[in-house]
Amino acid sequence: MQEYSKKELKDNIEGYVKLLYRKNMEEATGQQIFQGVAYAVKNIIIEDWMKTHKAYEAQDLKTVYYMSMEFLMGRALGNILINLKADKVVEEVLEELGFNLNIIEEQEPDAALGNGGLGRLAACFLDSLSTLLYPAYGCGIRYKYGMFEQKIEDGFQVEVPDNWLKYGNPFEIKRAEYAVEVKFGGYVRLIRDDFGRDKFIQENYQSVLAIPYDLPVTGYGNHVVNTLRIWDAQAINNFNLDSFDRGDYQKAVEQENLARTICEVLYPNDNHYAGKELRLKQQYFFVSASVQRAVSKYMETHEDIKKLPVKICFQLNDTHPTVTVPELMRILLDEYNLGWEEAWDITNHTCAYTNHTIMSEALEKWPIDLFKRLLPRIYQIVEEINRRFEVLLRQTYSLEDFHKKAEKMSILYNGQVRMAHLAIVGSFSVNGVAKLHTEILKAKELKDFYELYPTRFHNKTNGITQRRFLKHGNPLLAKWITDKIGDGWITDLSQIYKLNKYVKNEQCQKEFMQIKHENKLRLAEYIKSHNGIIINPDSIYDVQVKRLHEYKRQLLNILHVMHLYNQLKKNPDRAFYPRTFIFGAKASAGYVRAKAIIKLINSVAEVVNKDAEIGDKLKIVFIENYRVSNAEFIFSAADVSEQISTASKEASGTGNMKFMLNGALTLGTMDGANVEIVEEVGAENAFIFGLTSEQVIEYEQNGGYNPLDIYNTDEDIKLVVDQLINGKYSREDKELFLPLYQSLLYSQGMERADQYFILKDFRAYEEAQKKVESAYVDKSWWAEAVLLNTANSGKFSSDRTIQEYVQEVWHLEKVHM
Ligand code: DL6
Repeated sequence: MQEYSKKELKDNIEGYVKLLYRKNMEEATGQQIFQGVAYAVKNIIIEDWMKTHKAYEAQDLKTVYYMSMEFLMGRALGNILINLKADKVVEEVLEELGFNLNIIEEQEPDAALGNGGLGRLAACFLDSLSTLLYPAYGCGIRYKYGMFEQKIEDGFQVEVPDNWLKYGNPFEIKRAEYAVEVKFGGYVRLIRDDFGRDKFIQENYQSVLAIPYDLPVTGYGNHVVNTLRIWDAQAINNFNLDSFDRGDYQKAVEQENLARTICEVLYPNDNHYAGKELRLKQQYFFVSASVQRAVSKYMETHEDIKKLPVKICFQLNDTHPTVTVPELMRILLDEYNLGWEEAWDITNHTCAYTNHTIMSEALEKWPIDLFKRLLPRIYQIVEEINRRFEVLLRQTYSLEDFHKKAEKMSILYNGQVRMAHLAIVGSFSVNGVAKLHTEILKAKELKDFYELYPTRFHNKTNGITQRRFLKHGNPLLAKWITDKIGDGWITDLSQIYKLNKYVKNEQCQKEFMQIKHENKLRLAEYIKSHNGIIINPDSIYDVQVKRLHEYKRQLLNILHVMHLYNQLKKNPDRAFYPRTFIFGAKASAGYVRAKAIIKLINSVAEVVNKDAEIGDKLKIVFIENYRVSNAEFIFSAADVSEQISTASKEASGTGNMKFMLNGALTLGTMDGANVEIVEEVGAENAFIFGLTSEQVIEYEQNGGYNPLDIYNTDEDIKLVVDQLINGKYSREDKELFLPLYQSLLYSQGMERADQYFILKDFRAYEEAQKKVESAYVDKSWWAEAVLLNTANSGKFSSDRTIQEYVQEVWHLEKVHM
């Protein structure tokens, strides 16, 4: 391990604070100290960063380019210090200077360039790639405003812009030397070049300059520093007011506007496609810049463009970066003058696609008119890909079947460009993100493609990095685990199984539960200072933190809380173990029902929390602005992990894995990766309930079910549903939650009544909740189950996932440092 000189670190921190702000340490603000520390840390990693890239070049290693609209990185400082194994020394240096590292870490804004699971997965993957010594670039967008900051005002979500770059990002490096031009609009003209070849030229286009900013991604204790490259846009011509004619001036203004708007803000939609033109511009912008640069970089050290797939793989994180396929084709055809077959062969061996959802509203389909107007050359290429794909279908199927297949599978259909189809046709690999999800893709959503390309499909169950979500987020437990089994788990989580031998050991159970208690106290403090609510650390912390979406069923959770409250009011002396229900969730700004659910949670909290008769038996907390940095310590404090999505809807989930690792028991449906969690820990150590995915799919195929049958026959359910509109939780406003009431009982346009089976699963959920309560009372059973969960979470490291991608998709080699 590298030794860091305390004196040098101290001098550097003081030096940077002086250099940046003309201040001594005593005069500097917390933010300025953070910046000084961050620059001192960057100074430590810069040599390794350079060496890593030199080693990649010298060893001529294949690189994966992880193409993603989202990277939900969270804070960098704490994570980098852990990976450098410099956390202790920096903590001591700061202490000597009179500061506390934890408080300085708090000064760093989260890099929230993502919505939820998909973006956080990308961040975990980068962490694992570096730790496992694999060459990788993350390619994305340097949004000026990331995921909005959520404020709760009178129980309502209010979105505040996330100005994360306000004080500058000390870790980034602007790489103006690698700027590239990205073209939009205009038209395509066919010309004959000097060699008599046909060439397609885009004319009268608007363009922007894409400028890369590099962020370091450190590996754990191995000196590898990979790069997250995020692109910013700049106007290409700073127009000269003396020499414009009207047309040029107009164009120059438009180009300025294009450059200004393109990277302005992350679309805050999770699992939902909004179809905005600017979003397609964002997609093409970062894809074109990244692919152009990747190909140029390859050609700097190689001669044969045809061997590109030997050295590069573009992994498409969902359909958002699918234009990678036609953009690479464009470069190969128009800039390297390859023929179609050759170009297609290269592209098809270089691109790989991950599907992250089966939610139909998340499937990207761009109107052809818009696509063609914005990306005329790319559209031509897509048309040709589609034409050739239809030829393949014609050759594969009878004429009658061909028409059916073309309707279901073509890339261009009904005036739309179907991005998932383009991604599948253009890639050599297609994967889902959990076993169940992949099976559903193969059997249902992508059945026709699976039949056509059976060998392309495979599963890669998601994972999470234990370095951030245990070592950094739960230092007490991390230390305890290391004391018991050594520190091998930090880079090889499968070793955590060694804890299995302690699960029945009473002393170990006691120690583990004591750590949980400390973490519960830490969260209670946070809640006290942020929400002004005092919670009972001996209560069961029952936690549901994730994006707000109807399929994730926060509504089921809060309806059940309302039911518990009804019962307690009816029978105050009933035996009841104290519970704290903790929620955290951001809703998309335009998602009306999701926002109503947030308001409902807060309204129920307002009524229940101040009911003196209830006291601390039941408390409800909504954590404002749930994000990576507060998630880390929420997971560590949870007893119960709510993973209650409608079966078949959650592709994987990754929060479920973070809770498990930190010793919380899953209360969930057989959905996404919950299925594999149960496989690892045993159904008896989790609380599983509800419809299975087969049952849900069957209901859906038969038009759903009638929730009125339940409402009219089950008094308790009727009562909670009616409480949505009787003013009890809305200060007499009977309209406030009417949309939720209606969605539960009646079909809305094309949408079925209770489309997420909330009332259908209500009683099963209630039963599972009762089991949670009786299990918790049995302290030694609970402690054993908690330990078993942590001990059997080894599969869910993103290191394992990455190793699988490497072996089966990317075929990378480790760098020798
Ligand atoms: O694969 C990461 C993550 C899964 O864990 C979630 O289950 C899934 O909902 C999420 N999918 C998306 C889909 N994309 N969009 N937009 O975010 O991916």
